[in-house]
Amino acid sequence: MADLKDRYLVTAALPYANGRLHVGHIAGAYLPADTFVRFLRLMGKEAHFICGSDENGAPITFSAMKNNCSPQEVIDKFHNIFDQSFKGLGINFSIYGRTHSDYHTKVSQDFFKTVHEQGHIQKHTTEQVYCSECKMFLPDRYIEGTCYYHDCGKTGARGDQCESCGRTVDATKLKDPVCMVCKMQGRPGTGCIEVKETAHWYLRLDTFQEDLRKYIDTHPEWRESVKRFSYGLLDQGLNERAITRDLSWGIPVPLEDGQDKVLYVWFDAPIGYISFTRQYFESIGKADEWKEFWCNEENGLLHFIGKDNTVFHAVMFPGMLLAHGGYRLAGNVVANEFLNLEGNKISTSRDYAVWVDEYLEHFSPDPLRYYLSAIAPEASDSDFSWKDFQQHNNGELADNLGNFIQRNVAFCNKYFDGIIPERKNKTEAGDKMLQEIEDARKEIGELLSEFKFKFALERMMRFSQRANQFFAEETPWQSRKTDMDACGSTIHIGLLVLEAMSIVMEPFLPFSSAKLRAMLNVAPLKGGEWNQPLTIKAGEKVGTAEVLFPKFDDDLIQPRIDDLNK
Ligand code: B3M
Ligand code: ZN
Repeated sequence: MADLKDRYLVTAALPYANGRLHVGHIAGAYLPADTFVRFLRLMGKEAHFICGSDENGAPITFSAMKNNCSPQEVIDKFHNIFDQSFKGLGINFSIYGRTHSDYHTKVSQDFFKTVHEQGHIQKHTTEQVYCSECKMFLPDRYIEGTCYYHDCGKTGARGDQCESCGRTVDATKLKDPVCMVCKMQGRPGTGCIEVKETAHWYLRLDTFQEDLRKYIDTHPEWRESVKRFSYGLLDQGLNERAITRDLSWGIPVPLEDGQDKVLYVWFDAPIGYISFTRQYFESIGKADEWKEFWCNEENGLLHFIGKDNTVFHAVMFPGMLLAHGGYRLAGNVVANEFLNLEGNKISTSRDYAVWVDEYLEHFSPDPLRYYLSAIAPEASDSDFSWKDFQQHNNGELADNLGNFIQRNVAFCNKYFDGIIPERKNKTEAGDKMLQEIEDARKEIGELLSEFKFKFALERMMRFSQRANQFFAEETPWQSRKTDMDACGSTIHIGLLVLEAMSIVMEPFLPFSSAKLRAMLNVAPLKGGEWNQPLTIKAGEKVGTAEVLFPKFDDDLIQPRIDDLNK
């Protein structure tokens, strides 16, 4: 088992507050993070789970324009949807904060000022594209024009890249530029564009090139994709990066000559991990405790993200922390690949997704938690399909795990009045099953401690399969007629398996774990039980059996598929 520390702070990428949460987000960062935090607590470790809404930046203002409302209304709407969606899936953070808040603004501005005082931020004046109608400098993605590369010349090139020839472009050189913000507001968007000088501040990321390489070098245990990506960036050579923008929505640049400019959203967002940590510990009366995790390498600090955020978590944010000084860097950046949907890319803008809030209108949370862990895009992209989701629920959760739970508890109620029978017959098969309990707890724990969630889940289901096999080979429905001691011994062992199962399944299926423990009449999990002795005792009474995993018929699944193809 990978050495676990005693204390952890786990962060999950801050969802951007201009679109709902879909299964790709959950599979990408949030479910693995929640699964790991639950596992840590069952191992008796201290684990704080930090997240919040990412609410600054240009897209929020354009979302507001498009929907004829204020940016504040946009972020309030999505912050609440996120909060409800996470709670609905049992993804419970220690704090779920907001980056468009006074608290976070202060922490971000202080952070910027310190880095500036350390001399790691440089001011440059450059030429940018300005729209005289919108009275604003235009972010690259809101400028369109004709590509100026002589062998391309295609229209539809954006301010940062030409989609046709794929080359990066300089927005100020685009031919026949059009302002897309004007277009969004029904204006032609031509004739209003000019190139004007503007000053911005740049983080001297290049100064930390070698320190960052050393940082990655000290983490051979990181996932290959994260290491490969990070070394790729370092090999290209890091450049200074603009960390301010000409926007009104965001965190004001705390400098005399910084009026009408805000911090680049990807500069302030990762600082959200720090500001939310501080807010959280202040809220529980331990104002200085945040340093235990952000300034002390003795304790664990982990970032869970989707792979598209790797540059910011494995290079940019560590660079910021080094530039500031006094911080430790994360012990791991656990990045998942992408989840596709029915063989296509998920698209928020094209409303092509399985939205969490919609899912929860039709299904309970655990079948989705199970399916997304079973197909987790840990080493490569994976694909969500509704038929596959149905098969995983019906063929695995219901037929394997649910079946074993049902048989044992129902059998105990029916033939032993619900009283847990003694294990009077010490058979070899029984001893082997008891050994399997210990092996399963150990091996699932090892896999989880190495962030191998998919393999850990598969090992849990093998544990359940072996238990079903044991039950079938012991034939208690026969032995109850001929040898009640043998029958009782089988059920006794089966109930011990179920108590162990209720522990190892909790990180994946927290709602079902709680119900199973109630069925067994054992105490709710409070932490530390992973390696503790089981508590099931002969003579005690179990609760009534309930179907934990009802099967999904086609008439429940087909409308979901139809919704997608609308
Ligand atoms: N909001 C994810 C995104 O928009 C971004 C994560 C921030 S974590 C500091 O792609
Ligand atoms: Zn315009």
